[in-house]
Amino acid sequence: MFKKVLIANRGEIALRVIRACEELSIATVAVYADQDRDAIFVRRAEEAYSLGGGPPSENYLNIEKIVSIAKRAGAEGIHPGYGFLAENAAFAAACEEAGIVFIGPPPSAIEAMGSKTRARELMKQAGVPIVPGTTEPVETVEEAIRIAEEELGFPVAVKAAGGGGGKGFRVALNKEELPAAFEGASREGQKFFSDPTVYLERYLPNPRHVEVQVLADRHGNYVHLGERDCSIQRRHQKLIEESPAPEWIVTPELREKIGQIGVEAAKAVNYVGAGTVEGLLQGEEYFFLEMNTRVQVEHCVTEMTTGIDIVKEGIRAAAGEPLSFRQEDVVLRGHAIECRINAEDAARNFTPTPGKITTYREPTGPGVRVDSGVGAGDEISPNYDPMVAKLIVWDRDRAQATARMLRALKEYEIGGLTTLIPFHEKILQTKEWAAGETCRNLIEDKEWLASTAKPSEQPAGGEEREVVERTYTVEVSGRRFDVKVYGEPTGAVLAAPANGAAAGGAAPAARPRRSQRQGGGAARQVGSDTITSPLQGNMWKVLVKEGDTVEAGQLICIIEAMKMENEITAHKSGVVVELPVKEGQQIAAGDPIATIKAGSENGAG
Ligand code: MV4
Repeated sequence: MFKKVLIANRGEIALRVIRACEELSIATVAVYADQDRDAIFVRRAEEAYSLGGGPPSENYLNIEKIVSIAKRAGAEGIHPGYGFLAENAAFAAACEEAGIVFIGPPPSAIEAMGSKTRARELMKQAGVPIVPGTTEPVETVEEAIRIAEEELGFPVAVKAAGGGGGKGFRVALNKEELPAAFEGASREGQKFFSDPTVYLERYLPNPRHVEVQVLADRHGNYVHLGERDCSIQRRHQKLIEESPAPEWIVTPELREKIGQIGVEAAKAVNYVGAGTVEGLLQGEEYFFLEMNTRVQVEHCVTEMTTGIDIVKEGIRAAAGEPLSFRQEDVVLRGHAIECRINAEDAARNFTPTPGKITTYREPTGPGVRVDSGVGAGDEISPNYDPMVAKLIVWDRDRAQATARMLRALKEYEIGGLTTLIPFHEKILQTKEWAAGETCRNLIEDKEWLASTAKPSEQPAGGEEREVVERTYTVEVSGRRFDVKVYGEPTGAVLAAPANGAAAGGAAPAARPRRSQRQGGGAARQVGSDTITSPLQGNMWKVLVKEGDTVEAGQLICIIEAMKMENEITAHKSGVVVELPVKEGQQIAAGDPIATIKAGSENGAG
């Protein structure tokens, strides 16, 4: 087994890996970007090394820096978590070249699954059912029309070969829509994956997203841990995941079939470690979609129902040890649900709501697990994924697990930010959720989403004065050390950020009462007319023109950041008088993006 492992990630997943290492008596090394200097995962690791500032490309995505720190620290393995370098074959290869074990599959498996057309071809050869469609790139719109008309029928899905997770995915209902879908998917593929190649699939009308957790070691053992149903998603971002799927959807026989498909897919690429085979379930038919060659955000629900620690097993496999159990030892018990607690406002088109967490208290009690990496005083940065935490519950069946989740959501206190907690509370009480529906109708319904908004409360007055322990961070030769100081609070830790910083959030200085979840919010206003960007990103689409009359809540533009599309809506009704940012331009958090003058007077005219 490894003696020391470097974790090339941040946030909750870095902490999750550290916990697994501690249980395996492995020393941990964190690496961190400047803005994470005081993060929990950095403090918790035995050693921590600075990766410097700047954008992720200069720190969490910098292969050379990370490998050289691993060598300097004497780490024998690197765990990539999810996101960042987790599915980067060049990184896995660079680790191997440096004599460090990449805790994940071999580079060849990452590469094979990275190209969706190559993966589809490999799966077809291995006898794994794929969604009907092409396994070769489709070169031209004319060819796409011919294949759609003669082989697949409409509607068709056009998908980017370099894509995954829904990026570069367009639907054409008929021949007329195909050129735009083709161009759109290709453009998005080029933009996000530097690959304009697209392929076609038959579009399934209302499938479920069902995936299977697999584990493999270096001794030829392959097992599956049952399925996860992740059908509740928005714009291909999963919001709620559960394991198993509702019992009236996946029977034991179907589970066996899906599990076997997962194992066959993993075998076809000589997989090692923890991986997920994603697929679409339409009735009793299951089709391979793609494989995620890493540990996933939602692995926890499977851990709750199987009792198997997926992260530890992945580390064991990478170290050359056999898996600690066999397929026949896997017993599924009860039901687990995960809600992603994002700093987003569902009532405002899921706009990110970065800012400072003023108060923070996690739910506990029977059957509750919280995987998070934050606490009071921490900043949710507009530069990273908006996921604050994952709330996972287990109970003996789906209905009881739902009741337990509702109880835990109510216990969860996150002050200073708007989060998805009210959204989850609302959706878990619908008849659609109870019936195990995919809830796509609700998630797309602006009025229903607006109804999830919590009325805001006044902040409580009176700040408590007390002696506090404060930890200062010292960096010596790029390595992080902590110094503890006890004294009067200076107001710097829990106080609101300096006014005017657009990304700073509207956190009150005083400790707010429980359930005060406003603040953050959508794009903030400068004066009362101008909307400023809540995040750093790229102007993806501008949907109005200067001079247009808009309603409060109407879509103004879409900003692309962290591979997510963020909708910016009008903060009030009026006339658009200024739109300073053009499509394709870079935007910093706080930049003005639109000015709307109330009433019918047109300030621009
Ligand atoms: C599809 C599809 C229908 N037909 N592919 C791909 C990525 C994943 N996040 C959702 N994806 C879909 N791929 C074909 N050929 C429909 C979806 C889909 C979906 C599937 C299950 C549950 C919810 C969904 C929401 C949006 C899109």
